[in-house]
Amino acid sequence: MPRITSVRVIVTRPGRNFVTVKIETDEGIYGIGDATLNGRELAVASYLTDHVAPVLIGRDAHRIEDIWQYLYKGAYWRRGPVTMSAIAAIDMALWDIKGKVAGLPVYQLLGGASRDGCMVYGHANGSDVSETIERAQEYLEKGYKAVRLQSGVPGLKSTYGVSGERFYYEPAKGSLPEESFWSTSKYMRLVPELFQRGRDALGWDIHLLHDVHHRLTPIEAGRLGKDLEPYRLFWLEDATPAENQEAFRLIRQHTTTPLAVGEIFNSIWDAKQLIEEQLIDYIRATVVHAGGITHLRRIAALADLYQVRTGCHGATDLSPVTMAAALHFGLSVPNFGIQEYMVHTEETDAVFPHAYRFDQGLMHPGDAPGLGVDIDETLAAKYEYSRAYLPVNRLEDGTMFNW
Ligand code: EZ4
Ligand code: CO
Repeated sequence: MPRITSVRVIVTRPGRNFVTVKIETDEGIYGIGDATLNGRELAVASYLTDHVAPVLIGRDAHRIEDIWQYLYKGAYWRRGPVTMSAIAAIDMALWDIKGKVAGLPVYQLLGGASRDGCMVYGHANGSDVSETIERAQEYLEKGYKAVRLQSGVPGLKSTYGVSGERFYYEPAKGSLPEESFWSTSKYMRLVPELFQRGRDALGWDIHLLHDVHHRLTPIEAGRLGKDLEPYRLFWLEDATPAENQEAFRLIRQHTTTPLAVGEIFNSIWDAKQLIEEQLIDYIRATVVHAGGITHLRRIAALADLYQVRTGCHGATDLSPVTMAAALHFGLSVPNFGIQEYMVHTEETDAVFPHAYRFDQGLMHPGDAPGLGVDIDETLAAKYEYSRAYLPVNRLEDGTMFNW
């Protein structure tokens, strides 16, 4: 039985900030977990170093469920993104250790593969519709079966999901938050055109997705879903903020466009009503922000009862450790839907060497024991943390809005 001898937090910035936890055991086997919470990284680092590490020393690393319950119930203060990202990182690292001890990739410990690979979607972003379609065509050429279309909106200086970079979208920057501006009416006019031209140019053999990024009211979301019905989206994501789960009833009454939500959820309680009332089709909760593999499997099990499928968040702020964990989870879980995949920069990939691979639109976590991803600590030490914020968003009259 491997006993935990140390729990260390590694903060590094190979192109962007990442927080990684490394758990070492008396048997020489170690595991790693991702604890990155975009724009609030050091809060999780401190939670782990100051509050979690001391209570783990000497524990049996194999008791993953018990340690999960200990950290969740034992803190008294339940849930929240900081707590749940910290628990997630520990959980990932413990699954990594268990896999290495067993000599098996984690997906084998989760019941084995339920499919040959996990379908992923890439991000096509352009400053206008034509550029977005050109980007999407590049994904088709690479073998992708699904692509997300986001386009700059005429009259708005910057738009969510659109950047100058070809394959990376990195919204967190600057030592203070960037201010962006929003107009729902300008946006609502553009999106149906984006998908009409998208279908004309890309055809019907590719799944198309779109992220509203929490910017519509329920009735506006119902209208957009209805307008997009002819283009048969795979999903419409985060159509309205989801603190009020009931709000999705109104959207559902108006459209058959499939709905995805939950990248900012941190526990099963955030999604309970959405799932039980079948108000959504895809749940986007992710390994790193929703309590690790252990808790995400619980969410997926609930979702499976209601024919809700998984669609984990997978932007570049989720490190390769989370990507690997998500693929082990996705390969094994019966109700997998799709996995978001934004390629990391070369610097990030060099710090986190990994076994997962992309082939013809599907990804596989590989067969290395554990999660199949490591951290090069020497290289990581060369990249110093630097504060970065997600943007804030205002209406054109200056009213603070949802980013
Ligand atoms: O804004 O990962 O679907 N993907 C997204 C992302 C999120 C960022 C936040 O850290 O919405 O671009
Ligand atoms: Co999103």
